[in-house]
Amino acid sequence: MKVAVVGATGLVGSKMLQVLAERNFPVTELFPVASERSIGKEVEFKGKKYKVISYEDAIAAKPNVAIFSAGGSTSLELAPKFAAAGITVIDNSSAWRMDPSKKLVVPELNADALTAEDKIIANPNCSTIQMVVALNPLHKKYGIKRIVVSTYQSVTGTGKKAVDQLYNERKNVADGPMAYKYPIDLNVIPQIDVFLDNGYTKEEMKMVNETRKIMRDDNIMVTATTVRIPVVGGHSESVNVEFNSDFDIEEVKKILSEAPGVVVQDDLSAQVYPMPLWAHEKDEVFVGRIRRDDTQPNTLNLWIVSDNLRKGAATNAVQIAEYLSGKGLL
Ligand code: A2P
Ligand code: 11C
Repeated sequence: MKVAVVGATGLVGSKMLQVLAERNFPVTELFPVASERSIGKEVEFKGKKYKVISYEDAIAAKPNVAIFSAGGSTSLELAPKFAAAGITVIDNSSAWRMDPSKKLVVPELNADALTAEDKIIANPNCSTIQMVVALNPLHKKYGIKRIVVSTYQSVTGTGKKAVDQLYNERKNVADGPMAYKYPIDLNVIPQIDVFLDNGYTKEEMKMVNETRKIMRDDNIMVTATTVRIPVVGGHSESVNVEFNSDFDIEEVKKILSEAPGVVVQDDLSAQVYPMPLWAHEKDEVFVGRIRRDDTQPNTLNLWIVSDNLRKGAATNAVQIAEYLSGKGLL
C-alpha cells in the first residue's frame, strides 16, 4: 500500500506514523505531507527518515490511501483534491463528519457499511469514539434511551501547544505560550472548543450528534459536559446511561468483557479501575466502576478511559485503513 499521511508533523500525525509501524500496516511507500513551511523537514517511520513533501507531490504519487490529521479547513480544501484523484481519504478532522454523504466510522461498530465508492471517510471525535465503543454492545442488547456524560479530557486533545503549556506551568516557566485562556496546571477548565448559541460547546455537540450518526439512531438522547484537566495520558468519561429495558449487572460486565476493543478494569477490592496513567499508549477502551444507578429504572453508571491520540484518533484511522485494505477496497 502506498500511504500518504497529511499533517505528519503534528501530534496526531506522528502518532499515526507510529501506529502504522506498530501494527505493521503493509506500507510500501510513505508520503508525509505537512504545511508549506515544513516541506523538506524529516519525519521518522520504522527507523527510516522521510522528507515532508507538498500535497501536490503526494497526489501525483497516487497513494492508495491518505490519512489526514491537518485540521478542518485543510481537510475541506485538500480531501476533495485527493478524492478526485481516486485516493481514499480517512480524515480525522471534524470537516466531513456530519455530511450526510460521508460515513463516520468506528470499525468495531460500522466499518461493514464501507464500500470502494467511499472516497472521504470521517474519523469521529476522540471523546465520542471511546464512549460508543463501550456503549454500543449494551445498546444492541438493552437499547439506549438517554446518555448523560461528563468528560475529563487530556491536554493532548488540544495539540502540542497545550502539552507545552502544562509542562511550562509545572516548571514555572514565565510567559510561555498559552493554548488556553487560563492556566491548566492545578486547574480544571469546563470549556472544550468554542461556545455555540445553545450554551453548549462544539465538543459537547459533537458527542451528541456523532453518537447518533455512528449508532444509526436519532432517538438516542445525549447531554454532555466536556472538561479539560491537567492530564496527558487520555480522556476519561463519567457516563450515566438509561436503557429501554432492564439489565442484569453481571450480564453487563460479561457483555463489556467480550466486546471488541474493550477491556474491563473493575476490581473494587484491589482498587482497580481505568485511569489515563494505565490507558496511555494503549489501543483499547477501558471500562470500570460499572454499577447500577439506583435513582431510576434501567440506568447504569460507567467510567470509560482511552488514549485519545490512539483509539480516539490515530488507531481508529489506521483500523479503518486496515479494514479497507483487508477487504480489497483500496
Ligand atoms: P505544520 O507542522 O507544517 O504546521 P497539530 O494538530 O498538532 O497542530 O498538527 C497539525 C498538522 O497539520 C501539522 O502536521 C501541520 O503541518 C499540518 N498542516 C497545517 N496546515 C496544513 C496545510 N495547509 N497543508 C498540509 N498540512 C497542514
Ligand atoms: C479535544 N476532542 O480533546 C478534542 C480534540 O474534533 O477531532 C479533537 C477534535 C476533533 O480537545
